[in-house]
Amino acid sequence: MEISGLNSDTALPQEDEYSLFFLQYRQMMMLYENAVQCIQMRLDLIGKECVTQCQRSPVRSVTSRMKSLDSIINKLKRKGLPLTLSSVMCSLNDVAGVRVICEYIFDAYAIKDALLSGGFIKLINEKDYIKAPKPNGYRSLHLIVDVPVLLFEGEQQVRCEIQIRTTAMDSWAGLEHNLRYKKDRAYDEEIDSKLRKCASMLSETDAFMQEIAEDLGIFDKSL
Ligand code: 0O2
Repeated sequence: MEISGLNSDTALPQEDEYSLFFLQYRQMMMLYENAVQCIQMRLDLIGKECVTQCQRSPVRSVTSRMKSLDSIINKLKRKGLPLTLSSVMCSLNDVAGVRVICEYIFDAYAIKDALLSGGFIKLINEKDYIKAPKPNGYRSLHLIVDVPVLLFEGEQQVRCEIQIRTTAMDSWAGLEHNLRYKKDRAYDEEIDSKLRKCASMLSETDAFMQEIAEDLGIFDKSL
């Protein structure tokens, strides 16, 4: 049978090495998926606790993604790291990523504190692109964390990246991701300065909205 767009003569891998690699790769991805589920469950509970205690959840929505095998290999190559699974687990921070969208800038830090309270999720590194935006205007709070995953052989710490940002920051990042980020387009100062302007207008709006919420006492009750 012919499958359109596929080379039907390509042989399936038979060697034990391939099977072993894919088995271990699946096991590794299972760890990442489990860690992401733990973070999502924690965020779900934070949202519910906030609604019962403060009548408002700082968590608007949560999404997650796993880096593809292609991107993993490219990143290892870019960083000059060995192409091994242990190199992935020890040296890459963002194979598993969770993105949290919140309403106000204040919420981003409240979510961070709530996630890290209790010490189950451990902070390894933080990049605060809200306080110090990237030169192109990108804003977001990035946390690199370790999450314990319980296996038959014992506990394994699994590294994940959590991005926390407001709806306004997210809408800019989403559009810029399609227009510019990692795109092989020639440098264009006019386009880049327009993108920076959009980012700063949205940031002003975020600050104004937070001011209004503060005036209305929205943050008086928080966890
Ligand atoms: P994708 O396609 O979103 O998954 P490090 O991991 O520390 O070696 P890195 O990867 O530069 O260095 O880390 P950083 O700065 O924390 O950025 C990681 C992620 O943040 C990116 O993941 C993007 O999701 C997002 N990001 C960072 N800078 C920008 C930016 O200028 N514009 C947009 N739209 N997103 C950005 P990936 O895997 O690169 O991409």
